[in-house]
Amino acid sequence: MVFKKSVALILLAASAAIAFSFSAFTGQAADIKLDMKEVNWEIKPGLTTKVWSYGGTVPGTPIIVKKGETVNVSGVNNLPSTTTIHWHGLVIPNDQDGPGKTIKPGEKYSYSFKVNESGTYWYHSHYRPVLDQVDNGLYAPIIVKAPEDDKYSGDHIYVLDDWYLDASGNRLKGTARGDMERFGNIETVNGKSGSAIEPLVMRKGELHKLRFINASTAAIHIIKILGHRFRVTHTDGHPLPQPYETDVLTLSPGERLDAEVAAVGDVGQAYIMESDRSELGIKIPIQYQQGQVATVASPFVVPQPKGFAGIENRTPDFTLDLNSVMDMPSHGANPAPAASAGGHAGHGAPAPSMTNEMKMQGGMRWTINGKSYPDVAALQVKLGQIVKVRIVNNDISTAEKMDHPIHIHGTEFQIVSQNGKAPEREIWKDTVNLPAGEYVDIAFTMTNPGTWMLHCHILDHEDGGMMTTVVAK
Ligand SMILES: [Cu+2]
Repeated sequence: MVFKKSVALILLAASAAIAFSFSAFTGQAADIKLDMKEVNWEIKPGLTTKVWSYGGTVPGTPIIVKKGETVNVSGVNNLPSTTTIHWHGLVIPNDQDGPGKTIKPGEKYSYSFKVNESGTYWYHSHYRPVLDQVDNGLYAPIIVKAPEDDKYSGDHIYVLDDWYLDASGNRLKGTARGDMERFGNIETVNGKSGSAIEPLVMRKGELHKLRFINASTAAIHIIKILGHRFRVTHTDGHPLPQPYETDVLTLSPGERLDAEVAAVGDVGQAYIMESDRSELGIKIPIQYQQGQVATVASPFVVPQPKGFAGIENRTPDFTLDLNSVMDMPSHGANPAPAASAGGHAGHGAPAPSMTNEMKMQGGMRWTINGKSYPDVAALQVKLGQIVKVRIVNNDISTAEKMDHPIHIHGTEFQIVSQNGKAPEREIWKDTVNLPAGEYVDIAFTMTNPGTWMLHCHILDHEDGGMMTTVVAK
């Protein structure tokens, strides 16, 4: 076993140098050099596009450290734009969080922080407008390993994204779907699409750990696994006191899920993990090697419950009402959209219900409590205070109902209830999706002082104003 594993690691390390494989961890040091630069990236044979990258690949350089290590990142911005790096999900000092630390073209930069919690996190640009920077490829995983993670037969990262490209790989403007968010027509796993995606290789009896990260700026990814089951162990990096089994994983932008997969299949059989839009390219083949091993038991360490006692009975300290408004175009309150809306004639949405194209043309804003960033009132909280927030998605008037996955920097939060109902199990997250018309109660404490972002992770919405701050003193 030991021999097999070490050989596999060497082989995968070698292939990483050539093809940028995420298939196994290669034991990087905690001193990371990042060269941010524009490169040509092959999504699949015959389809190459220009990207902005952390270190020349998409996703960028994976940072893989152990719990308790200090991460030192240094590098240079060789992009044609100012940028920032945000360490999504990590609870670290405010001055290391990213958005406040701008890096101009040609400037060197450095970050240093200790990682106190294991889990699956990611880093990405947070320089507004954030949409273009992340959409161009400025994202990568940061994995904080727990000791038990080494006991899996394999530990794999799957970063999901979508791209809107023409047949020559040129970036298209607009969106591949009817709505206004930037959805792509090509979807990728670890920067690759379709047959260019590396297979998940298993041997009967093994137990593999899969870490999914949704780096899309707007797309929700729904991943099915055929012939196998997922056992979900972590949400946004946080271990579940009660893991659960499922055939389907749903990830909204910014979310992560860790799941175990037991190798119960047979050599010669075809299995696949794929998205519900697999025709766009997310299809991960599962291949079996000859032979089998003694069934590997789960090394997952079940955490102690740590939910806030009695929190469900408390009145929320803050309520955030999510919505969108159109600043009306100059030709008045009753525009005739059909001619100019581009292929959406005939659905006949009456005022005041507007199509998204209408909203976009009129100047769309996304709001929290009726205001857009930076005019939204900040949430003023005390360090250590248990803060309960109700978030309500009232954005129900659009032709296409809008989800709003809300992310808070600098903390993790407990899902207290969804639409007034307690969740089936204790869940901690840093990004929670709110479908239109639904509401959620969350609770958290801030342990580090500072001004922390709270925003929708559909980046069109974030850039369009659905953002505020939590000020912790
Ligand atoms: Cu949103």
